[in-house]
Amino acid sequence: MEEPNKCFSLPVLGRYCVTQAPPTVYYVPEFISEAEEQALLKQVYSAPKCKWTQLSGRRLQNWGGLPHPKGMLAEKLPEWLETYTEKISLLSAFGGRHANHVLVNEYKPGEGIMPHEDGPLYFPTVTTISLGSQVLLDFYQPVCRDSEVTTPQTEESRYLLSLLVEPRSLLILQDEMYTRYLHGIQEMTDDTMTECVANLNSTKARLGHILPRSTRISLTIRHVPKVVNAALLLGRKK
Ligand SMILES: O=C(O)CCC(=O)C(=O)O
Repeated sequence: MEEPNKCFSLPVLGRYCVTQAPPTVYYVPEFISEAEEQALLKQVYSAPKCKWTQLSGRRLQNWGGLPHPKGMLAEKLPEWLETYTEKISLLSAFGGRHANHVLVNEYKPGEGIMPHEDGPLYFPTVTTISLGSQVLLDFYQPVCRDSEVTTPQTEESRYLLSLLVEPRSLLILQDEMYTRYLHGIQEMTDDTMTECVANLNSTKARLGHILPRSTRISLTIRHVPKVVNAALLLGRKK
């Protein structure tokens, strides 16, 4: 029996849906031009040094405020980011809401990020523009908490699939691909294209290619639903 169409949530992006992955992935190659990519990179690297936070395996800039269970004290996004948060919001990526938060990650070759979930502080959609280099984003089954499972649950045994994200592309993850599966980037200097790369046919790469990484910047664009008003927080009447 044919599978029902699982790419119904963003009709404008229907042809970019990655049908080889669980619901729902949209992969849009060349979402921005080379000139836009260069302009964004210039803005990222013009940010004051104090805007960077060094973590193990990457460094990042946080824009829009710090998500918090009690609500994010929202800060206006700079115009160079707002152009893209609006463009993506207008695709209905956040169900009609507007993106209000951007994490800028920088990975040098050999760096990465541990498998993780993005969690409940965000609307359950993550959208990512990549700059500078391609990378493989890997997806994993969650650890099974069932006490009857006695075999060790290694990262290898939980591995599900990968997506190749190329520079200038837009990736949108929703539904199970946001809420169920974990995602991460292995600390490697190159990536090998196998049949586990679910969007390979939508990229410039082919089976067997080994792609060396260079420095990659990702703009991780999301919507934080719970926001607190600064005036209220300071006890002022509004
Ligand atoms: O760099 C990426 O594409 C992934 C970033 C990520 O998973 C995160 O910021 O939580």
